[in-house]
Amino acid sequence: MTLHTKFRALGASVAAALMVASTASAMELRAWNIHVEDYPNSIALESFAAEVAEKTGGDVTVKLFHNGVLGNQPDAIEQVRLGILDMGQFNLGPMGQSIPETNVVSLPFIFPSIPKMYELMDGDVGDAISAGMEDKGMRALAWYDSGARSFYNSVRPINSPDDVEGLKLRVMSNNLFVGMVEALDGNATPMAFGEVYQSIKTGVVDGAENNPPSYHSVNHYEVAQYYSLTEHLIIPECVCISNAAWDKLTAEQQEIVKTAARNSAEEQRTLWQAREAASMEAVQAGGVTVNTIDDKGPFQEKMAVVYDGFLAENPDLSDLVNLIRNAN
Ligand code: BDP
Repeated sequence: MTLHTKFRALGASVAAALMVASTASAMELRAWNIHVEDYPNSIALESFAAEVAEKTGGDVTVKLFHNGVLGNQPDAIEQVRLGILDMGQFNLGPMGQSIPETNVVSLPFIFPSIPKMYELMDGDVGDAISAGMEDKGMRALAWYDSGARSFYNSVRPINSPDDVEGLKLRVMSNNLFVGMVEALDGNATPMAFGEVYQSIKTGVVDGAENNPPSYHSVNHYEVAQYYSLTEHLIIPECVCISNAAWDKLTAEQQEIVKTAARNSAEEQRTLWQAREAASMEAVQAGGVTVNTIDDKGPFQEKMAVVYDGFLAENPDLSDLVNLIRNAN
């Protein structure tokens, strides 16, 4: 064998070894998303996936499943916790049943404003919640905006807590939200997001509560035409990854994935602001009567029982609750 062919042979075997190594380390992360493809969150997730693929040279790819095709949110959360699914773009509301720390942001009226929510979630509060998630099998890579949720129904506008009395309202799956509606003398029905449109249409419930983009994107506004801006819940969302998937990434890949998620959150927050305004216009053009509520005090007072019950059951979370409340 000449020196030349020897080197060629060596080169070929090194190349083969590299190929094996790169195939072995190539990883596809399957990611759950409930939203339609043109929703701000979905668009931002696409950017996330593109950045991860590019920066890892294709060694890590993210396969996105939009429209909730992989199942409802409470189930998907459990699957990510167990490592059956790799990733999810979750609202923290339905996480409360398995990850207690996430419940602090599901307390009604806890954040004084969206900018304050960003600041706290990007700091100590977000870190504490993510630590709680890690104990339960997943971690948050970045926080998305989900605006403020307000009530909508097919019966009457809500101006004061009395107007909620007797209304059947769908809530996300979490006992805190049942307590919230009951504190207003309404009837709460926890239900999967995908069932809400039909349930309002057929009168199983009178309405639900959500932010303007979701009220619009899945057409709830068509069947519940009173939208009352109670803005009672500001619940952030996460781009989450299972601990099992995270641990399979190299340190360098983890850094890439985290940075890409944070970059996507910046994009999502910008897209969100624009989409909120557009959705408000669209639902009104679609016949919705919107009413604002200048004094939310009477609603807030009714929530004392929700806070008392929560703190009695979760005394260890009172510091986290106070951290947010004192930031007011
Ligand atoms: C939307 C959230 C989504 C929830 C949905 C709901 O983005 O994660 O599943 O509300 O009400 O705003 O279930």
